[in-house]
Amino acid sequence: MNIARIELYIIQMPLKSPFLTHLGAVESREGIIVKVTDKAGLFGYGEGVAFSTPWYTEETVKTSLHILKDVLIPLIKEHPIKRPEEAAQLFQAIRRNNMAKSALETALWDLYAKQESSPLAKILGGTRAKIASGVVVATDSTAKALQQIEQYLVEGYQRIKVKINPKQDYSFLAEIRKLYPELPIMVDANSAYTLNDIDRLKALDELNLLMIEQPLAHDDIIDHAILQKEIRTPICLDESIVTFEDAKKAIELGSCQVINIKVGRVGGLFEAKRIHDYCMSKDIPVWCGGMIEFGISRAHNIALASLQGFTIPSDISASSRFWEEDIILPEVQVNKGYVQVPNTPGIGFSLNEKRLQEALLSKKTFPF
Ligand code: OSB
Ligand code: MG
Repeated sequence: MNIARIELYIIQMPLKSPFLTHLGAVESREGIIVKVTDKAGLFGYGEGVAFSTPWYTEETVKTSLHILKDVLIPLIKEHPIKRPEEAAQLFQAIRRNNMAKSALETALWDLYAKQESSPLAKILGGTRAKIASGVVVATDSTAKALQQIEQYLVEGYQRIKVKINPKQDYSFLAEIRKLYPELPIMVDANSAYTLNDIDRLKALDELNLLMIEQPLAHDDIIDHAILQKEIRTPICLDESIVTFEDAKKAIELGSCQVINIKVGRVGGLFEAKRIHDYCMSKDIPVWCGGMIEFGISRAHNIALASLQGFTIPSDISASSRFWEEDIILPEVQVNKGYVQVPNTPGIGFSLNEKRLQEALLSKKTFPF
């Protein structure tokens, strides 16, 4: 791919309002922007979506930086590649560290699409011109949740996802359901329950939820299979699926009926597409998960969600859901419940250099 250099930008930005789960609050977001430039001066962007602390997965911004700097960038330097799939293949020799891998691999996809003068969505095999947009409500009060839902429905979102835990589930959701009898609502527990809570989880069946995301342990597919036999609400797996093999086994075991595909969690677009293709062959619907990300990752999510199997609204909200001002131009917008898939080369968004500078903590350059 004729790479001339790779740059890493470490940035930080406050969220408009805290994002609360039973695992803690995210109030400010650190992230890594990867820029890969080729010898002709074309460039591609990727984003590292690990958080500052390991609450969602074991990776952090610092572990990602270490793996990028000391392992992945040297690997790409030593093995010149022609296509991004070759990077994904090279990275298979490195255990886990999926968000670090994805940060670099997605930048290579953007660059490759620009070298081919083609939209990334098209390169990946995407067919949708627009994708259905959903949004997440992550707060600890019913009043705030209702206020946010009202606002998000005005903004056109097609589906609302609500964070739940054993201290905030049935009665909280029943109040929402009473006000919005027809609204597509789903819930995400981020592993807040165990099989001992089976009665609490069964009670949710009567609320007509689209699905329940990751109710049990972050690394489990056995207990989820037991639970799915006991509840009518479809289980969707998030944290438990970090590879194609995980997806295959979870589907074979009956651990879920839906999969949330996150590019960072599975190590990049190559693995994300493999999981998508397998799910399609098994009639398992998928949607694209969010990571409270900046615009670069959001842009990659849009390209991925343009694939045919993404039949459920994704956690791909507008830039303004989290940010006063995003780092991309134009910002991602939701129009009547949809996000437009760009038809210009690569991810189809450019970097807002002024905003990047405002958010910049440090920068590192790796010449090839
Ligand atoms: O579990 O899906 C999750 C955000 C950060 C970490 C994990 C999750 C989330 C979300 C999506 O719920 C938020 C978004 O829209 O970006
Ligand atoms: Mg989730």
